[in-house]
Amino acid sequence: MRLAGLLMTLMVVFAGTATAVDVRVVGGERVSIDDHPWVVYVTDASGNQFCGGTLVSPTKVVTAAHCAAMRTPRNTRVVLGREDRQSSAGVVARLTDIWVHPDYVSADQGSDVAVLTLRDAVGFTSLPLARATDEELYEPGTSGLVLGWGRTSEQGSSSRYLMGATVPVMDDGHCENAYPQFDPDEMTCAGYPEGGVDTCQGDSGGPYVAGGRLIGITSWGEGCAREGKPGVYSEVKRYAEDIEAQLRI
Ligand code: 4AZ
Repeated sequence: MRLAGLLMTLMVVFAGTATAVDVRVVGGERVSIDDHPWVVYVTDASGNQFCGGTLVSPTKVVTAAHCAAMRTPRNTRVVLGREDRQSSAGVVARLTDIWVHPDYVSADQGSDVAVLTLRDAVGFTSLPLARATDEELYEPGTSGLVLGWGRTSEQGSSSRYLMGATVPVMDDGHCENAYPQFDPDEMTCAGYPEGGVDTCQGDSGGPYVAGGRLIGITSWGEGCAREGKPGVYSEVKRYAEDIEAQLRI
């Protein structure tokens, strides 16, 4: 998540005249995990955070396939209820199973969806998934919330605290113009044409939320918050049945 409040003034010297250009890096702000108790992060066995996720039942966490594909239940943990990564609040959950969508190859080829099964049920509130019929949540211009502990600038470090930002759903034509590999059947892109607000490395797997439902899973994009390069999210309504089947196991 790019951090709000940085204001850089670039002095652009052109044809002998100096012009001040504001490059305002806007985006996320700190949010309370009490307001979003279903947002989680994923770590290795040493506690290093590398992705986000969403609690969707007492024992199931939805994340991105690219966060889970190379991992084992033994070397992966889910951290719940911990807004400050340097605190010991909340719960560190162990896993018994990792399901990766069988069609997953790489994030930009779609099917970037995985489900982690927690060994022990947790008491945190879960977030409902978007359903196949929730088309209105994907109307261009719909405001959604992205959350995570990822980088606060493209080359920056990941965030100590949970960050959140609001980004509108973009129309598929805009997404296809931005990225030749964008598949509107499986992906949703979000952001502003001018950039400035986006998810970033470390936010992958985390939630994109609208209408009280998980509508997207942070998946990929070119850089972070660049003009003309929106963030791309796995379209949860497209995978709702596959994910629901995992929740019944
Ligand atoms: C990543 O590498 C990543 N700006 C996540 C989101 C975006 C780009 C990269 C979208 O995890």
